[in-house]
Amino acid sequence: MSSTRIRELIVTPIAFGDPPLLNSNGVHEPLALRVILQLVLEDGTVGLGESTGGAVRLERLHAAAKAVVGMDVFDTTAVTAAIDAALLPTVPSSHERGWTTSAVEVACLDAQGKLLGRPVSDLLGGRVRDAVPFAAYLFYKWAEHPALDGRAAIGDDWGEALDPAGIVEQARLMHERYGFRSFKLKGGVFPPDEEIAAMRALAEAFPGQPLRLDPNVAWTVETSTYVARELDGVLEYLEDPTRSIEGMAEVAKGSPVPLATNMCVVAWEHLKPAVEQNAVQVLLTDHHYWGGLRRTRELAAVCEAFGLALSMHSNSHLGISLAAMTHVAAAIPNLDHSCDTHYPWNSADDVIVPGVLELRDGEVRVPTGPGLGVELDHDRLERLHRRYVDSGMRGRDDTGYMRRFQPEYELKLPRW
Ligand code: GKR
Ligand code: MG
Repeated sequence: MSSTRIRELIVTPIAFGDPPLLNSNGVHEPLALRVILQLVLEDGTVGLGESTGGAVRLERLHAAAKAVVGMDVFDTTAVTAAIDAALLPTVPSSHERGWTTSAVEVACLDAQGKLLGRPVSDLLGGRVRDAVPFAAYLFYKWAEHPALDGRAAIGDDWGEALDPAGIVEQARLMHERYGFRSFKLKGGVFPPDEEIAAMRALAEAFPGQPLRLDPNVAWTVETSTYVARELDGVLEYLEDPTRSIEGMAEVAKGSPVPLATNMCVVAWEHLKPAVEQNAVQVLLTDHHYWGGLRRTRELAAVCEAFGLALSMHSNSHLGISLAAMTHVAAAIPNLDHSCDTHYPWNSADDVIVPGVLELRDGEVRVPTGPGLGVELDHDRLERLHRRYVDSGMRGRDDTGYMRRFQPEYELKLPRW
């Protein structure tokens, strides 16, 4: 039994390349931050996890690393409780603590799977699908990160997308390279009529394929209702047009299109008011903050009980997260929509050994090897950790970065 005890949790912050993607907060910086976890058991088995980066979350993961030493890797309820107790005095928000407990739970499940010789999807009740569908995540974007402070410009092979034609071209590339059959546009960047035009152009270019628009709360209730009506028959759902459960409930009253969220329902205590007010019809799960893979599976059951449809949220991430997302999505019977993923934007810098995870025909086949089924590339990890150290970057600041090029830019939500 002692061999299943946790000897150490190694926490490694990394930085990887990210293109200049635009959103309602500004523009993505050339580097995105992430943290890689290696949970080492007494017998040498290692479980992997991946979490969002930044100094604050990193410090909490270090606190978690102290709390879990000596615990049994199969006792994930106790592991989560120990981390929760360690963080509670300084982190009152359950949503915020969820970011830490989730990353460690994934590493525990990876280690459990390796000990048992079974894929994580089996530990979640078994897979109901062999491949998980993902949507192309389209962004308005600049052609390159402009030269700055002596640094040369950084280009990419996606090109510029600042109007409907550019977005359709990006969607074509996404389809050509990965076979995506559904498309999500990150909006909240240009006046709503321009984004409506982009969605109509996508509908024309990809007839019958599911489309979504997500302006990350850039609009008022009135503007949201207007856009929803204009895009009736075009969108499968409209994601987070406006802020708060109350705001979304107002929009829902006049919207012919279902509303989705990964912003106003992000913790268990948000579910009751959201359901009571019929604020959202689609929930985007995210195991990175809902408490891990088992809790996400439980969340799916709650959604089933209340008639909420399910999709999946994503942020800039690498392959350990993609593997975890794929396993849990494979084990959720009531997954109604393809999942989001930023992976095509960041996969060139992945920390896992290539070959297992592949986006093909718009799907990722569920890994069948033990645990998450992916292996860490230690040289890559070291390189990306060096990049983190050398960059001096300790948090994400889309607005500050935008201001370097457009000093008059102001963060304003709602903007329209
Ligand atoms: O990376 O710009 C971005 C996205 O806007 C991200 O921050 C969001 O978390 O993708 C996300 C979303 O669906 O809201
Ligand atoms: Mg969203």
